[in-house]
Amino acid sequence: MRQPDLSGDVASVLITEEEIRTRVADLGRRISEDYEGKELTLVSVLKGSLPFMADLMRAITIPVAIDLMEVSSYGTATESSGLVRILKDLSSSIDGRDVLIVEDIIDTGLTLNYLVRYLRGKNPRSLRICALVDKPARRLVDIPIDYRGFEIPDQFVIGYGLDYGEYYRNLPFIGVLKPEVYTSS
Ligand code: PRP
Ligand code: 7HP
Repeated sequence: MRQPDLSGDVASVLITEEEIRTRVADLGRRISEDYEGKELTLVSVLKGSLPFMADLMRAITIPVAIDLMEVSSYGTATESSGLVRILKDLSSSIDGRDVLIVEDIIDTGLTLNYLVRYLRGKNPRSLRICALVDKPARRLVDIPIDYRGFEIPDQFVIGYGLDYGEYYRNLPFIGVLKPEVYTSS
């Protein structure tokens, strides 16, 4: 992969910082209402969901526990390998708890399909999904999304946690990656 040019490799901004802020606040409000009086654990799916999780948890106004999992299925490519690997497991039990998976993007759905099955096996009271970005055009398995930030077209996006070859996650907005970046790799 050639040396990344953080903002120079962005073809266009798809979702601005302001749009993200407004939507995350809205999701936080809805989650706070829906889980009032419940024992909620937010499970962040690293690494991509890191900024989303950090902002979403602060937009939630009820008590929550958090836990972190790290999974990987993309390697350095723009196409899912379909092979999901757990790199870091939960630290605490979710037995009997209401669990909300916090994910940055759902593309083929293979990662979440795997994760939902895995977490169901740990006996949570309920299990739902909150995804910031949904790319439905590429879906291979049906995934019910309970809280959705944005629906986007079939373009490879970077920023606000989303990477290409581990870079661009620190962009504060979500943008379309210039195709020449991955075709010339
Ligand atoms: C990305 C993203 C999702 C998954 C979505 O993770 O964060 O977890 O791909 O793709 P899918 O719906 O096609 O399965 P990745 O494996 O790149 O790891 P990362 O979060 O560390 O970037
Ligand atoms: C995974 C992923 N990571 C970054 N950008 C995208 O558009 C992606 N789709 N699936």
